[in-house]
Amino acid sequence: MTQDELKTLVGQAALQYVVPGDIVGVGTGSTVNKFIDALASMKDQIKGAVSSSVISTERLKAIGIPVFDANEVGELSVYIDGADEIDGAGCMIKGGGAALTREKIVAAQARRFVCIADESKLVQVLGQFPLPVEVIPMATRRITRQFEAMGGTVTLRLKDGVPLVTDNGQHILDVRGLQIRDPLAFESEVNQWPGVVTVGVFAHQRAQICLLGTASGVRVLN
Ligand code: ABF
Repeated sequence: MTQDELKTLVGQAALQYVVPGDIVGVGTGSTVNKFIDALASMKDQIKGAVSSSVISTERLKAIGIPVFDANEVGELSVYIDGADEIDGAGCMIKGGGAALTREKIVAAQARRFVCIADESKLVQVLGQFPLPVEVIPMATRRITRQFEAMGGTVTLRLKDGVPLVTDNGQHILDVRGLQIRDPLAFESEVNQWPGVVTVGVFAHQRAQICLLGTASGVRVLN
């Protein structure tokens, strides 16, 4: 199976975690796009969605699913999203698509995080994928030095030759060369550096379930 087919497989498998009558939390990325496509078949059974990005909102609306502001709704039964890396405990690196802050907000609003990913995303130790960190632009240099002191190499993410601006009007640093052996402690530490909006380690908001697309079908990690 191709990587695209594996994404389709887990996107469809995630439908079983959508609770009829509820509002579903929807993430961002190419795997989530497969989930959104599959969700079209259930659109009359759900009230709508809360989305983690402008791009997912547009895709949901295009298939006729109402999208609510996170502040308009209470706790969500489930949040379904992809990852850049996931370990055996459900801790993840996310933010390759630059939507990490809203992803973490919607994940925190949900009782259950279901991660959908192809098997290439499963790792022993987080950190091979460059860690995205959303930052307030005036803090970029100081935060860069703090990551360098940890052994990381930092680049400012660009788009079309200029700094990428997130949906929240901020910048993204990508940090290479870290081995994140204690994701919970790492996330707690970086979160309290002034100017960090969101660090792309999801340990406090880890996935309770991961649907992993493999050549032999969907493997469920929980
Ligand atoms: C989002 O999309 C991100 O947090 C992660 O960066 C990315 C995964 O994308 P894909 O499914 O395209 O690999 O979930």
